[in-house]
Amino acid sequence: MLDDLNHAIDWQAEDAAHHFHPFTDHKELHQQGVRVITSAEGVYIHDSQGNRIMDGMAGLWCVAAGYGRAELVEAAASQMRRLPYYNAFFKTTTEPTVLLAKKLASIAPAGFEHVFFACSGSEAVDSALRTARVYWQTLGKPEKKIFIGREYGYHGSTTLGASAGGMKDMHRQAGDLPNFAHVLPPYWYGKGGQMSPEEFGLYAAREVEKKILELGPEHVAGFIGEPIQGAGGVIIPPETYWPEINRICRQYDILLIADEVICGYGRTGRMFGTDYFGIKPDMMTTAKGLTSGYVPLSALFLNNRVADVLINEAGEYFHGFTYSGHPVSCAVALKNIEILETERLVETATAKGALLREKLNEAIGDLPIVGEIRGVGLIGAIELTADKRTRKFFAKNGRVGALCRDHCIANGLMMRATRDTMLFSPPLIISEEEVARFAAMAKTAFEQTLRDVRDEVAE
Ligand code: PXG
Repeated sequence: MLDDLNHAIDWQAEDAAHHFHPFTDHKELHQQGVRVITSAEGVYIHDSQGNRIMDGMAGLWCVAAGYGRAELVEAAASQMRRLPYYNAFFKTTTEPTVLLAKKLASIAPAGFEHVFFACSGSEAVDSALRTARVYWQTLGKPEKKIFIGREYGYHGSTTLGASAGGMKDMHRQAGDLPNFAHVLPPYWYGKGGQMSPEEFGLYAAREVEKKILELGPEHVAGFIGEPIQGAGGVIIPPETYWPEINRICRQYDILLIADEVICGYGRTGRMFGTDYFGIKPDMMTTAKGLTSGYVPLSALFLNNRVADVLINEAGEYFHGFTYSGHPVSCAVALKNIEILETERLVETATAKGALLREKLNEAIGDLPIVGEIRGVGLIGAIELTADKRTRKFFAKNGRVGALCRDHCIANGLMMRATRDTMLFSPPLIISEEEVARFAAMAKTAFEQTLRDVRDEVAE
């Protein structure tokens, strides 16, 4: 059907006429024209102009198992044939939902035995924040309701999530509920000044402690943080950071919420970012890689401390979604986790990520605009700089990042820019040859970017 339509429909015009996009300046989009992605296979996406582009972002950090996985399609189809939908509200459940909850409990860090399902990362975060407040209310401490997040944190787009996140533009657009505070992110490259990364990691963690003391621990419900801040620029905390955050949350009796929406399910080379950094969370929010993006699904993990109170003391919990525990999504997630395990995609992400960074270092590491190439497993970033000795940013932040992103895409490599930081998180199935190709395309694109801004760059 779509092949017939391709001749009859002007996709760009119809999209501009009727589709209101997420996170988009529509005037700018309509001037440039939208890119229509038509099909995909492995690590490549195809557009309606006939371009084949390597997806260095795994969609939006989610397509871990790669495109075109017939097993996932079959898992969805067979579940739809058997039972396409039933809810989990009225003392009912479905088989894939139970199996997935059991499976997730088995791969979660110790102490996590319960999961709540929703459809998106945003809903998981929103649910975590509500759950934290219900937890404290149930324990007779309703005044513990402030959440501490971080600048450049991203926790989704519900109003609670936008408020927890540290994106100023989102706060400005009705995303700034009361009872949220924000602190410095552990972004050594951009904010560490003359401190060593280890010193800065401790310093950034103690900003959380300072904020707790300023607000009064008796008012603080929780701290929320991504193990690695993704959308905010793949900010990888120095190794001193998370152990200190563990200590602080424990000392002041603050719930620790690890937002694993990007890190979860193998991105870091461990099943969860929490495993990689030794974080001791009370709740974990996950989505994206849970189904490799084939169908929407998120899972909020509750540790036993939280689950015991919610289950045994809180009475009815007035929260949930029509599609909580959707059987089709759960069936796909089960098959997706099976793929992660049988193809050892989590374990191999460490070596593949190291190879990718090595190839990138060879290809572009010496360019005067490349300030840092960093990563953990298959998530990483490249800092663009006007002076690599001093880590100076370009004037008008975001301009050079956008240029570089456009060059990458024109050369067949999908990358994302946050400010002037280039981000990557390719599908976990990426092969060694594809890693080499990734670096080769980046080389051309970064050299073109350098040519564009040469006058602004210190030699
Ligand atoms: N938490 C984190 C850490 C995320 O990265 C969400 C929550 C929200 O998930 P949903 O499924 O509601 O989108 C995310 C989502 C980007 C980008 O530009 C990142 C996300 C979403 C859209 C764009 O990097 N992350």
